[in-house]
Amino acid sequence: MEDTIVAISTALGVGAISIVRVSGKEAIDIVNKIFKGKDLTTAKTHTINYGKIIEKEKEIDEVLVSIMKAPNTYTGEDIVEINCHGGIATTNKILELVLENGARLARPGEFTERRFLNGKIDLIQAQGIKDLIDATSDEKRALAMNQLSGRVSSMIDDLRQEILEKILANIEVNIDYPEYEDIKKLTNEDILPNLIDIKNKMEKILQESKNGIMIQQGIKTSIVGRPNVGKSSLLNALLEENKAIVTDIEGTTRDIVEGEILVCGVPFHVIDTAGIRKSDQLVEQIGIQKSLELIEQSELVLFVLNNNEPMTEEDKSILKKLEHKNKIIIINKTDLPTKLELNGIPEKECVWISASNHTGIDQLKDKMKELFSLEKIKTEDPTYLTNANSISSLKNAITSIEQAIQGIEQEMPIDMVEIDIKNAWDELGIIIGKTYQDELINQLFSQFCLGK
Ligand SMILES: Nc1nc2c(ncn2[C@@H]2O[C@H](COP(=O)(O)OP(=O)(O)OP(=O)(O)O)[C@@H](O)[C@H]2O)c(=O)[nH]1
Ligand SMILES: [Mg+2]
Repeated sequence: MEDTIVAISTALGVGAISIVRVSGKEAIDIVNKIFKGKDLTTAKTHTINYGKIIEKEKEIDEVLVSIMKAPNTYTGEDIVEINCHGGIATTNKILELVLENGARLARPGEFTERRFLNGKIDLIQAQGIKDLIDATSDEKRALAMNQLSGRVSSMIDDLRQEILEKILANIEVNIDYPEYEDIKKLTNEDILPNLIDIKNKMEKILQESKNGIMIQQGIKTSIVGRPNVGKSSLLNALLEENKAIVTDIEGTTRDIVEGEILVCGVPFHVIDTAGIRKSDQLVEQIGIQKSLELIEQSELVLFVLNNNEPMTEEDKSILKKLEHKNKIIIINKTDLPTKLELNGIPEKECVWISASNHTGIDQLKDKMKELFSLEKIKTEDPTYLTNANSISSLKNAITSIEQAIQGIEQEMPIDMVEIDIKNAWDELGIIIGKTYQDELINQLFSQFCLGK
């Protein structure tokens, strides 16, 4: 981390101001070389300084330069931020001048990576920063803030601490001073109940983290059914806008139209598909093929039937494809006379709506809530893990603890059991970045935007 890095930290485009951010040992010296105003090398820390950016003698822009000296800065290094006039040409010119004077272009996420490497945040907090920038709902923002604040990290850190104090320390004493206590008594009376307790706590976090993933990633939902039953009308009713084309011609939808709705803070990515029927029309066939593939990938299928028509063989064959899927059966066009018979479909799987009149949509949302137990999701103060890597580490930790429990039950030597427990401790360390894994770290930071 010897070199000084620079990037444009604001979105590149026309705006009132842009910020060019420089971080590293040379940050102040480099900017001072292209700054006309007071001598920045003597400026106090955390001050804003007015002046001009110059190229040789030519004035490029009128700017405010913030000087922030290490260690109380975002990266933990000296940081200079040049607030210049927004506009692509000016901002790029200033970036160029900083580069010419000795800085290197930062990689995406490199400022935050330095913050992590300088010990100012752990990995969960870094993830929180990224999630906060990407948040598109208030729930996602709350989730990210709790990661950023360190609350999620403390939850994991507390578990590690418990493993260390209540279990590993006990075992070490026993290995070092075997005459100290009866090993069997120690394992059965002290270690085993603690292991079980920790395993339960980890399982609870894992369970709840599924909610975190749901808030973060949403639920893939597709609307399927025969042509003309009102699938596109349903999408429009859910989104409260006329996004998909609706006509009374069968086979209207050929391409995929999608939108997102929030139910209890959980985004459902809803996709409208081409009506499924036997067709010899090529474009429609392709659409139908896509619909069938989408069913496979969906976590929820909204299967639409027409209340005004008897059930057809095609309806039955689609229903058969959905046998093992999470689904809601939607009986549409309830404003028209009923000609549909349920033929043994349980009523509790059904919702009656009229997509064109927007009736029954709330009941449908209630069903979605029920199906995914969304009422239970805490959006007030959510301390969930939201990242697939973290969750997989947590699962590994649980497996290791389970192996340790088995080991004790089978009266294995305690130092063998200890290996599993240390593994669990390490896996929890990976989640917060205390056990280093370069690959994981590179993967996380490369997802950041430039200049953060
Ligand atoms: N009466 C009544 N008509 C409806 C209702 N919902 C949709 N329709 C009508 O049914 C016809 C087909 O609607 P779409 O939403 O295009 O049906 P679709 O299932 O998307 O059809 P494809 O894209 O061809 O597969 C249109 O004329 C709609 O106005 C409803 O609740 N009541
Ligand atoms: Mg359609």
